[in-house]
Amino acid sequence: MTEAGKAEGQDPQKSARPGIVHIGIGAFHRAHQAVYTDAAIKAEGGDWKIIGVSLRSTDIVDALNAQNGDFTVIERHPDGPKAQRITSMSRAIAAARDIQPVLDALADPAIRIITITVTEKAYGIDRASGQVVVDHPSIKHDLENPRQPSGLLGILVEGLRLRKEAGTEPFTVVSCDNLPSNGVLLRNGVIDFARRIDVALGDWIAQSVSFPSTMVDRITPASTASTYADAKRLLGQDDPAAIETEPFSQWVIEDDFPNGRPAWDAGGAVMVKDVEPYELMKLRMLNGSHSLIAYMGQLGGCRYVRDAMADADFAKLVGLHMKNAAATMQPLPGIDFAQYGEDLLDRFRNPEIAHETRQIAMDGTEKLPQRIFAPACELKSNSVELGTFALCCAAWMAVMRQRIDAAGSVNAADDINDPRATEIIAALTNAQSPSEIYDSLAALPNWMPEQLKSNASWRDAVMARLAVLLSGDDVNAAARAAMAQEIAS
Ligand code: CS2
Repeated sequence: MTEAGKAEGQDPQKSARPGIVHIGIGAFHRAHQAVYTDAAIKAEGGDWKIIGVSLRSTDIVDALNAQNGDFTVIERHPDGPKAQRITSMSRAIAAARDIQPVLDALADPAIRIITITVTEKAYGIDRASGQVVVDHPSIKHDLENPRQPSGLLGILVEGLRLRKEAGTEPFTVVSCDNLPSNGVLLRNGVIDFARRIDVALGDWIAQSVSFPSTMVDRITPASTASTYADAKRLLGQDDPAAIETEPFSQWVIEDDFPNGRPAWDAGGAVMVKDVEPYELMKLRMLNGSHSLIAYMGQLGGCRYVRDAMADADFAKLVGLHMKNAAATMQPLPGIDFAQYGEDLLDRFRNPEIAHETRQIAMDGTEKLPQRIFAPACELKSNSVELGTFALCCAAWMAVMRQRIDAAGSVNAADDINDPRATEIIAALTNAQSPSEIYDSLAALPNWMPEQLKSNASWRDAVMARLAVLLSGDDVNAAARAAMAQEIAS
C-alpha cells in the first residue's frame, strides 16, 4: 500500500503519514521515541509517523517491514510483564544496502524532523572543539564521498544539501543520545562537516537549522529469548522486533521546532527551554552510577545490574556515588536530587530487568568523559567525594587490563568493545604496575581532561584503587575489598 493509500479511515494512527525520519532503530528507540510518538499521534493525530533508518544492521529492518513497521514493547513491572503494540513506525530502511532511499526520505518536504539514537561513538565529533574527527572511519569516508554517505554526519549534511538545492525548508535535527548538550554538539559537528565540503551550505545550516537538545531515559536491556517468548505469550504472535524495557520513561526536550512537532508532551514528554541541567543530572547520577556498576560488576562477578543491587555493600557504594554525583550539580528547581537518587536505586533494583553489566561496560572511552571526568572536575582536588569517581576510573582500567594479556593480545573469551581498542591495547602492552597502567591510559589523546591529568590527588586516588583491584589472584575478592574500603572512608 502507498503512504497515501494508508491515509484512510478514522484511526489517527492509521491515517497518519510519515513526518519523522529516525536514524538508529535499536531497542532504545523502539522503547522510547517510538512509544512517545505513538502516544502523541493517538492523542492529537498529525502526520508524524516514523521512517526508521538502520545504519548497519539489516535484520531489524526486514523484521519491522514484514510487520508493517509494528512491534511489541514489553514493560517489565514487578507484578508481571505488560505488552503493548506500537504502530508509529511506517517502514524501515537499511542504509547499508542502499543509501538512496534514505536520502530520498531526507529530501522529502513531508519530513520535518530527524531524530537520532546511534550511540556516542557514531558521532565522530571532538567534544572539546566541536569539530569533526577527520580520522573517524565514517567521517573520513563521507568527506571523501559526500554524495554517497554512510555515517551520521554525512547523511544529515547530504540530506540538508538536497533540501537547500530544492528550496525545501530544512528539517529539525534531534539527537537522543547520552551526550552532554547533545543538540549543540551535533550542530557544531554538522556545520563543521558541511563547511569542509561547501562553505555556503555550512552557513545556510548555521542560519536555518534547529538542533534542540534532549535528555532521554529508559533502561532497555538487549532483547533475549524470553523477550520473544513473552511477546508471543502475551499478544499471541511471533515478533522478532519485540523489545523489553522498564516501566519508567522520561524525555525532556528543548522546545525549538520551527517546522512543528508531534504532541510528544501529550505522550508524557516534558518540553523545556533549557535541557542541560536535566542532562547533567541524568548523565552523572544515572549513567555515571551505571558505569560504576558495570566495571565493578565485571570485576565482582555480577552479571546483571540487579545482582549488584542485591549485594548490601555494592548497593551502598552505588548510593554513595549518587550522593557524590549530586554534589557536583547546581540546584534544579522542582528536583530533589536525593529523591531522584532513591528512585534510581529502585529502578536499578528492579528484579524483572535483566540488564547486563557487560552491555553497559562497552565503549568506556566514549562514556567516562561525561559520566565521570566532567563531574570529577567540578569537585575540589582533594575532596572526599572524588573517591567513587576515582574508583570507577580505576575499575575501567582494571577491566581493560584483565581483558588483555601482558603481551598485548586480547584474551580469548573477551572483547575490548571500545572504538579505541587498538590504542588501549597498545597502551597496556607492557604496562603492569598501577602507575604504568594509569599513566599510559590517562595519556590517550583527547580523553581525560587536563584538569584531572594535572591533579596529583586524582592520580593518587585512582592508582590506590587500581592497586587494590589488581591485588592477588582472586578478582572478585579484590573488587569486594575495594568496595569495602570505599564505603568505609
Ligand atoms: C547505560 C544506558 O548502556 C549504558 O551505558 O548507562 O544505556 C542507560 O541504560 C540509559 O541511558 C537509561 O536511560
